[in-house]
Amino acid sequence: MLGMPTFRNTCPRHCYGSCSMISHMSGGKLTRVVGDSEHGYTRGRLCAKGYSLIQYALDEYRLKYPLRQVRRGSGEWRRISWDQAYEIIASKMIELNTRYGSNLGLGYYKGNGNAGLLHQAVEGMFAGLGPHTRPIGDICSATGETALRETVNELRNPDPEKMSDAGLIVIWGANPANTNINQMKFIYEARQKGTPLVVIDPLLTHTANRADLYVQINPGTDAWLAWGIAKLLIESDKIDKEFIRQKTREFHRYKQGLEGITLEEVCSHTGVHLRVVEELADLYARFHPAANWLGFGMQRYPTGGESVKAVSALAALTGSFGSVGGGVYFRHRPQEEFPLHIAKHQGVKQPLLTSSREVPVNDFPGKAMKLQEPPLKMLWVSCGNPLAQDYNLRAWRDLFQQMEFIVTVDLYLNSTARQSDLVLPAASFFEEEDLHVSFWHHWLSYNQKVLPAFYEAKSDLQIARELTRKLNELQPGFSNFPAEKEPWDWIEGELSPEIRELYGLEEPADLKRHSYRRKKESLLSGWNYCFSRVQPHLFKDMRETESSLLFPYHLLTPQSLLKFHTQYETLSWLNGENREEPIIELAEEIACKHTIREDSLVEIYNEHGSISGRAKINPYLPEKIILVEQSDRYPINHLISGQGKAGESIPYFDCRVNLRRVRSDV
Ligand SMILES: Nc1nc2c(c(=O)[nH]1)N[C@H]1C(S)=C(S)[C@@H](COP(=O)(O)OP(=O)(O)OC[C@H]3O[C@@H](n4cnc5c(=O)[nH]c(N)nc54)[C@H](O)[C@@H]3O)O[C@H]1N2
Ligand SMILES: Nc1nc2c(c(=O)[nH]1)N[C@H]1C(S)=C(S)[C@@H](COP(=O)(O)OP(=O)(O)OC[C@H]3O[C@@H](n4cnc5c(=O)[nH]c(N)nc54)[C@H](O)[C@@H]3O)O[C@H]1N2
Ligand SMILES: [Mo]
Repeated sequence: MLGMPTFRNTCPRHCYGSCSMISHMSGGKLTRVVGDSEHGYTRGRLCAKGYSLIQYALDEYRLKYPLRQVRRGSGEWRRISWDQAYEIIASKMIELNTRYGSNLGLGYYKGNGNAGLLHQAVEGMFAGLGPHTRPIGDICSATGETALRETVNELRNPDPEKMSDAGLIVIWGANPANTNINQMKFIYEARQKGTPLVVIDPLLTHTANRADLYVQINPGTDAWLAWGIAKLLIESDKIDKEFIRQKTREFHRYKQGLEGITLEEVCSHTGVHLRVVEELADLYARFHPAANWLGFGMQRYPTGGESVKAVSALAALTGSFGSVGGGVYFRHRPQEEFPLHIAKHQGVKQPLLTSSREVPVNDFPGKAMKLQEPPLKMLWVSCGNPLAQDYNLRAWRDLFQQMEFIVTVDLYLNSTARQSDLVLPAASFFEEEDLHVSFWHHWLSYNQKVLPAFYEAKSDLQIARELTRKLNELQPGFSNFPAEKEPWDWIEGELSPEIRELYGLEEPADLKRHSYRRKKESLLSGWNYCFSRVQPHLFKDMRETESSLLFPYHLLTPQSLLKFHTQYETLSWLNGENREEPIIELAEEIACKHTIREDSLVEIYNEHGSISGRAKINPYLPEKIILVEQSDRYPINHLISGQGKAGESIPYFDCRVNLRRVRSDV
């Protein structure tokens, strides 16, 4: 490899790792990507999806040209030029503006497809138009964030590299062996020093397989287990009284609340034996400090916030906050410390309108359909596949029907693109420049452009610039998005003196040689923890209801090892089989009850829809759980529905189904 040119990239997936990569080129080809060994979190190691990115870069299934669909949903596509595409889009935008006297009829939806800061060009492009319709919230982690703001008070993730110094690691509903492989190094290091690892999950996951203690819990009941542990810790006086006195509020209200629940209730709701609850309390009492990992999985329920609060209280009771390696790990938002000039761009002023209309993403189609004066008429979808990955998919179909014009920007003709009028081919991150921070670790890194555009693909930023120019050509002054700025201009703009100080970066260009770790990370001096109320009545639907009798099984659809939500399904290195139907995993007992054999054709269904696939008997699954992967080919989310509450994410795991064998199957 000596002498071969290498480049710096950052994996842009919405993932814990935001891995820093070194890409090797040979003969004009991308031949190898490896983890950056100098990056303190990546440490030279990528996941299988990371190593397969060279196949992704040139994937034959990628979109190559702008496409127009003759009639939406017809599947008849015509290749058009970029100029034609811009002309069609800009004319429609101007027409809607003339019809309604503002740009409120224009809106966008952005998914989590690319976490780079320059991908906020989508937000920026719309901001340039002045008041418009935009999404707010977070489908993935808002429930936990809201809960932590009420209790822990701030959202600052301890440095996850320090997890190796914890005295006890308890993972509540995360599966890092699948979703965050680089964290496993720090967990293994801790275990080598004798730190016990506990995994609490309804599924015996790859991570659970590596634990000292695996606790199989009923879905959605973590709050109860945490309350049970807390009760035992308080009753046996194994709490950090000094920490509680100095650094917390509302302890007595919390303690009283715990007196209102019994250990019998804890065991019956969680399905965890009293001896195991006692063992957990004993581990929390003996090993310090405790690293409590609040996984995204455990908060994907309507009562997920209660679980997050209840588990965070264990960190307060044991005084784990602020000790090296201890505390609560969930996520943080380091980008909020950046200027974010691109997203916060001040758009064209409208005389009578002061602000944009906001649509919460946890009920996007429901709320967007109700907008009036003007109604929403044009939707721009970027970096997301809501027709497969959101919930309430029937409402999404209704919303699409109501739209006059839908544009999707993506690398693939996915479920959402297939229902759009116009599809624009997005560049992969190898074809563009970007800047990255992580929602988990503390590093800042750069992404260099290493490949020429794949056919006619363009980055979201380039599209924003070119569409802005077309709009202004057709109607001068329509947008003031700074179309002249180059990617590096935006990057330099983000590296303000404060940011350079925070990351110890002397010159912006230094980022082209190294990644930088954030320097400040301790809790603020006036910090304190607020114990929340213990509210068992919020779990009222734990009793069997009519609906739970009709649909007795919990459907769990967590993240898979070799896919990224609906991404990478076409890559043969990762997902060679190219299955057209899902695998429906079920327990032996359910198979027996429904006379289902391995590979039988089965259907799972509820009041929202049905999906059929091949049965796989999984002897490790609890009796009441059915497990299916997320996919673009057979979106399982047709079965997932609910109501988004303010400030919460989507309760994806709150889904009940029933099951039957498909009779025609022989
Ligand atoms: N390979 C891969 N990695 C990814 C992703 C991917 O798609 N593929 N996606 C990325 C994204 S966007 C995210 S948000 C993260 C999410 O990654 P994780 O935080 O690991 O979250 P999930 O996969 O949603 O769920 C984690 C675990 O929660 C468990 N669980 C479900 N219900 C409960 C419950 O009630 N209590 C408890 N204790 N556990 C429960 C599930 O069985 C699952 O094993 O992963 C990121 N990394
Ligand atoms: N059943 C179920 N559903 C879930 C979850 C679950 O656990 N269970 N998890 C939820 C979670 S945590 C999340 S974060 C969401 C993820 O939801 P989405 O973000 O909608 O999911 P992806 O399938 O990753 O789709 C991202 C799309 O962005 C495209 N893309 C990638 N890079 C770029 C780019 O640079 N520009 C543009 N324009 N497009 C790009 C990809 O090709 C892909 O089509 O899914 C949620 N849905
Ligand atoms: Mo996510």
